[in-house]
Amino acid sequence: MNFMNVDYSTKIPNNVNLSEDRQVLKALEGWHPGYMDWWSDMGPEGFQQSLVYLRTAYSVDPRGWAKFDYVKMPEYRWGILLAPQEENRVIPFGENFGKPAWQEVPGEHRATLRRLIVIQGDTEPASVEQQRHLGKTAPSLYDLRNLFQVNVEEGRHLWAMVYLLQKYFGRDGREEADELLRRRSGDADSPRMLGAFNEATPDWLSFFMFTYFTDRDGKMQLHSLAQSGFDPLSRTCRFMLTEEAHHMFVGETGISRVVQRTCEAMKAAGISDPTDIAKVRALGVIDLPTIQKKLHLHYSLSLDLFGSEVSTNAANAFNAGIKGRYKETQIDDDHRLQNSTYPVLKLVNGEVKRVDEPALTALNMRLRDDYTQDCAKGMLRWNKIIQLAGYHFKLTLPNVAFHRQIGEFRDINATPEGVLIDDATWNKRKGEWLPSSADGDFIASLMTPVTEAGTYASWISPPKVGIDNKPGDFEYVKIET
Ligand code: BYC
Repeated sequence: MNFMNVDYSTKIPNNVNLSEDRQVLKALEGWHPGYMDWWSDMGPEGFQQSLVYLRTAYSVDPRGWAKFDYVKMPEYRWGILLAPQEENRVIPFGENFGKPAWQEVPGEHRATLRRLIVIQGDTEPASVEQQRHLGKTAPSLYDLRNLFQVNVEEGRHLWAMVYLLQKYFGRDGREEADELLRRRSGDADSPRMLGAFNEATPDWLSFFMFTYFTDRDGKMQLHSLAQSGFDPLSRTCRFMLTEEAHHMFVGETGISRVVQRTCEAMKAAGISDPTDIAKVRALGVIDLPTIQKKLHLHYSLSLDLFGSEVSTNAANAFNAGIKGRYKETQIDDDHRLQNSTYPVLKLVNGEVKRVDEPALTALNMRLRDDYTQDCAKGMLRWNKIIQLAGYHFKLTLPNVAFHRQIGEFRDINATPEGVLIDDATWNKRKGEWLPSSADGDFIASLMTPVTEAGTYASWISPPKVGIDNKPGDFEYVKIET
């Protein structure tokens, strides 16, 4: 079998030779109806009969891997796609550095690997659940299509993790695969595993922030798992990253377009003060201070996804060769980290200070720092738009101590600048920094659907280019109710 191309002859498209792996094929076919039930209960609300202009992977060749066509979402071919196996790949870090990568799960690391795969798998359906109602208020057919593209691909990423569980973890893997369909985002009894995936995504600005900030956590975590000594996990994550890039593009350009529209409207109305919220809102666009509040919220929720700054889980996973660093193979050091340190932000005498910790236990912090740098890059573009429009306003990332629920800063309150404050001050001022219910109501008032091809809601600019180079008036979704 050619591992570059995907076999579409089986019910579950794949490039892992499923037609000759009867046992796993049977397990996956057994899981399929439950997945379809989940998709119909928790996938996008409505639009299931609509034709959506989606890309589907037909190959894992980075030079050309996707085909675009109209598809009804329930007929999307969710498949198992792994990047091609690298010959003689070795474990690139930890105590097993330089040894051949594992093609099977090493017994002593089974529990750790299963846990990481389950956590990764759990986030994928969670995000679809969080976004399921957004189709009803899409600002254009272009955006509606992007939402559905993200949703079907998150569904595929769930399949990717379920394949690993069913192929490599036997009976308990199958049980975990079933549990992934049972938990629900925000459910009181059976919530999703990580905090940010139980939060609401109430409107499209949140959706863009989520795909910018939370999908970017996905990018960092997938990069770390792509380094894994467990080769099937590494290959799986490498292909997932190819799809993930579009999700962050949706977030980055989505926010760019919101900022652009706000600036244009302010300029046209002769508004010189972008913080004059009432005047700006009267124009039917989202004011920059409210965009900043949403940014505070989604960035701080996403920071929590990196776990504690100092973590023995992270150290053990690295030592074992299971989860590496971002771009591990490009780092110039011993890849064992037994004797090195890393500066970690901690609370010292009521102040946020840098303290050197053993590099091994500080791996979550290091990944989080890489993440913050990556976040800052896209923000330069948003600030450029504001600056070019002639406004003195800068969107900024809050301090890492701000609004945290996990790790070093979870029990304290801090301003976005990182100044520690007491509970009373926090309660009095948090509405200045995080979206209030009035902000939410205002944004909700703008969320009316626009379904005419080539037309956009008042609060967002059209994109610069179409998907698959389609013209501006292309009908990305043929709505059928
Ligand atoms: N919420 O040593 P600690 C994506 C738990 S996003 C709740 O501090 P560790 C996507 C932790 O489980 C990427 N619990 O942390 C994006 C542990 O519990 P146990 C998803 C949390 O283990 C958008 C305890 O606290 N992938 O793909 O070093 C759309 C102490 O843990 C949280 C991954 O995350 C939390 N935020 O690091 C779609 C990769 N944080 O076991 C998709 C896999 C920590 O003691 N996961 N805890 O009961 C991991 O690498 C790590 O498990 C974590 C935590 C980074 C999550």
